[in-house]
Amino acid sequence: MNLSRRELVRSLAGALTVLPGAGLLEACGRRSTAPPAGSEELGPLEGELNIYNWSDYIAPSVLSGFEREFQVKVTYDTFESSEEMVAKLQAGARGYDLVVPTTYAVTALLATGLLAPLSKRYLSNLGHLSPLFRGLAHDPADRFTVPWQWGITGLAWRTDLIAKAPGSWAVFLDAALSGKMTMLDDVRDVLGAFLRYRGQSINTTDPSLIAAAGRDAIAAKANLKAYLSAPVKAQLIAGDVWLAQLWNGDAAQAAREQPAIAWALPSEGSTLWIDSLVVPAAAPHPRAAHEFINYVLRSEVGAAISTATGYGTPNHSAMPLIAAPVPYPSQEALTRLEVQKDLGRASETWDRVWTEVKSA
Ligand code: N2P
Repeated sequence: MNLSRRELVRSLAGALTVLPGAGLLEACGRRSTAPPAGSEELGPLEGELNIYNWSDYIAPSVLSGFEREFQVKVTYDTFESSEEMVAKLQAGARGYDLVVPTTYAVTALLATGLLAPLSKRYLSNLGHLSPLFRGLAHDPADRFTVPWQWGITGLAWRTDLIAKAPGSWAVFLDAALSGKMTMLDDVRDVLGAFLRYRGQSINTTDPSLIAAAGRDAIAAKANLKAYLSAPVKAQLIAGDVWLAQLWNGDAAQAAREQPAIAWALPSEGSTLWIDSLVVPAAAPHPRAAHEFINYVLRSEVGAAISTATGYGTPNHSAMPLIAAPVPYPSQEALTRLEVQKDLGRASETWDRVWTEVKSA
């Protein structure tokens, strides 16, 4: 069952009327039609666990808490983009037990046989997940993924340094803030922003539309200080960057240190992304990986993660434990959001255009 954009919008919109934790399972009623999940035995718990995640995307206490309780030594490694992570795994990196790909990267890893199906016998806390985040297009039968966090790509800016709130991706084409702006170092986010600016889908495979977004990106590049992803937070806080294309949770993290940082979804719309925990087929410590997944599915652990990251949790039992949980997007916002899909053969066109942008 592929979840179309309209279905995602409808199911996420449905959640708006339901209080988290209060019968959401029954209220949404969307159940997987998949055959019973895999339930292989995995052998005894190993003493080590190697995690590969986006940077600034966990609460450190979650790692130390897991290490203490399970007597497992965790090694934690980070990446800054899907392309960096997928390239590393496809080049044969074999040491990781858990990785956190976004939707289209799950598809890419599955297509190259790099993921192991999950063994649900170790995942007793799966019922804590909101069904909104189950049965999604990148894993329709929920065999390979457990959702980690979700968020939106938008604009973060310094309200004390910029008089007028930016409301459009067009801000990057305007020289007024030249040298004070950054965009994410991310092919899908940068070209996706200019596709939305042109009223097109972030998932287009049409070479002429991809090329047009590339031309916009090259024009905008003249106004950019840099392409910078999560590490841009320090520059926003310092005031060296005034406006950045940024994910909502990273902007919220920065705003804790510099309250003049605001974040908004541009009028043309953007990307709603959902990142997942997956276990590589070559994982050396698969049992520890499953114990960790089940650990983060606890209500209080899920709450600690979202409290630290500023991102939305897919764990509906965690929602009441978060002081300021990220609300599900409004119905109006959902009409302007898309989920990134794998682009198939068109990835080559996107990559070629991105290389032209980066070297322009
Ligand atoms: C990084 C979190 C962003 C993940 N801090 C984007 N999929």
